[in-house]
Amino acid sequence: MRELLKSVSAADLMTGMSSGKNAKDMADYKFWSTQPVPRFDEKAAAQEKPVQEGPIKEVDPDKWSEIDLLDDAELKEVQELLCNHYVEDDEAMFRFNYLNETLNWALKAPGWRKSWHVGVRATKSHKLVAFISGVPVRLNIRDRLVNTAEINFLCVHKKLRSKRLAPVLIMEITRRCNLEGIYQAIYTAGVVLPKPVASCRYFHRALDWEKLYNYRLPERTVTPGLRLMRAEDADQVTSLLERYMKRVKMAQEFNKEEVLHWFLDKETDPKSNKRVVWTYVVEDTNKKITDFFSFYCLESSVIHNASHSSTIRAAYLFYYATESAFETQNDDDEVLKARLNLLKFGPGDGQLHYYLFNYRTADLPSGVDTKNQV
Ligand code: MYA
Repeated sequence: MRELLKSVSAADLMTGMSSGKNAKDMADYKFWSTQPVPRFDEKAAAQEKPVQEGPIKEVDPDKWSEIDLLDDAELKEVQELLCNHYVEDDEAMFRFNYLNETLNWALKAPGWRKSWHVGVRATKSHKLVAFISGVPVRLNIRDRLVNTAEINFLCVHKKLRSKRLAPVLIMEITRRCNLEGIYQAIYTAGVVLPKPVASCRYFHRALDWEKLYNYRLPERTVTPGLRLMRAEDADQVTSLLERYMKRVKMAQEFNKEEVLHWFLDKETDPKSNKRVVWTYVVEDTNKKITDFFSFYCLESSVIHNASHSSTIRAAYLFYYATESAFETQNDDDEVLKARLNLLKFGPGDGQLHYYLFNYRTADLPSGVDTKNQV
C-alpha cells in the first residue's frame, strides 16, 4: 500500500495526469467539473498559496422556503406574488387575482402537505420571488388508478423571468413528490409544452354587464328541487359523481371528504364576495339527488386601465353530474356546442392544455371544452 501511495505524487494528483488508470482531464468529467469538489488542475494556486480551507461553494440555506399556508402572513406573501406576477391573457389586459380563500381551497385539499408548497426567497430581503405547489390527486386514467400530484401556481417574479428558474422549481417539486413516493403528476397550462394529453377552449358568457343587459338571467330558476348543496348530501353527490365520471377517460377520483372540501364552502355565506365555490343539487320527490353542478369564482385584475373597475369576477364551471330525465342522450360535440350557443356562451381565444408527467396514454378526446366561464 505504501508503495502505491509513493508512486502517486501529490503533484500528479493535482494535474490528474497520472493519478491512476481512471483519471481524465478535468474537462472530460462532464458532471464532476460542475460540482463543488477540488479540481485536478488547481496546481499553481496550491503550490504558491496555502490551501484555503473550508467549503468551496456557499450554499444559501434561505433560497428554498417551504411556505406555511396556516400562517396568515405567509399566505399573504403567496397571494401578493400571484396577484402581481401570475397568469395574464395574451394581450396582458387581465391577470388572475386569487384571494386568500381561493388559495386555501386550492392548496389545502385533503392530504395536502407543506413540503409541496415551495417558495424561493431573495437572499438578502427574504422576499418571496417564486412559487410552485402540488396537492395529491388520485387520477383515473382509462382503467388505471394513478396516485399523482396536481402541480399548480408555478410563478416567477417578473424581474427574474427567463433565467431558467422555472425548470429549477419543477425539478425541486419533482424531487419532493418522489420523496413521498409520487412519480406521476397532472398539470394544465395555457402554453403549449411537450405534449398535451388533451386541449380545451374556454367558452365565455357575460353576465351583469350593463351594456349587455339583454343577457340578464331570470330572477327565478325553473328546475323543481334545485337548491344549494348541504353537508348531508355528500354521500349521494360522491356516488353520483363517481358514476358520471366513468364516462370520461381521465378524471380525478373523489371520496366523501374530498367532496365536502371541493364542493361545500362551509365558512362563507353564499352571497359573500369571499365565497369560493357554489354547488347546486337537484333533489327529486324521493329525496334522491339526480343532478348537481358547481362553479367557482375567480377574480382577475384589469391591468393598466384606469377607466375600468380594477377587478372582474368570473364564475368557472367546475364539476357536474346528471342522471335525471334531461340527462344528455347525445353528448357529442355538435349538440354540446349548440347548447352552449343557445345559452349565449361564445368561444374565447384562450385554450387550456392538460399534461401528464411521467405517464404515457393515448390522446384523450377533448370534446367540447370543459372549462366554461361566465
Ligand atoms: S401553469 C401557470 C404558469 N404560470 C404562469 O404562467 C405565471 C406567469 N409566468 C411565470 O411566472 C413564468 O413565465 C413561468 C416560466 C414560471 C411560467 N409550465 O424560468 P424560465 C418552460 C411548465 O427561464 P420564465 C402551472 O402553474 C419553458 O418552456 N414549463 O422561464 C402548471 C422553458 O423550458 P424549455 C413552462 O418565463 C405548472 C422554461 O420553462 C411553463 O422565467 C406545471 C423556461 O424557464 C409552464 N407554464 O418562467 C409545471 N412556462 O427550454 C410542470 C414556461 O424546455 C410540472 N415553461 O422550453 C411538471 C410535474 C412536476 C412534478 C412531478 C412529480 C412526479
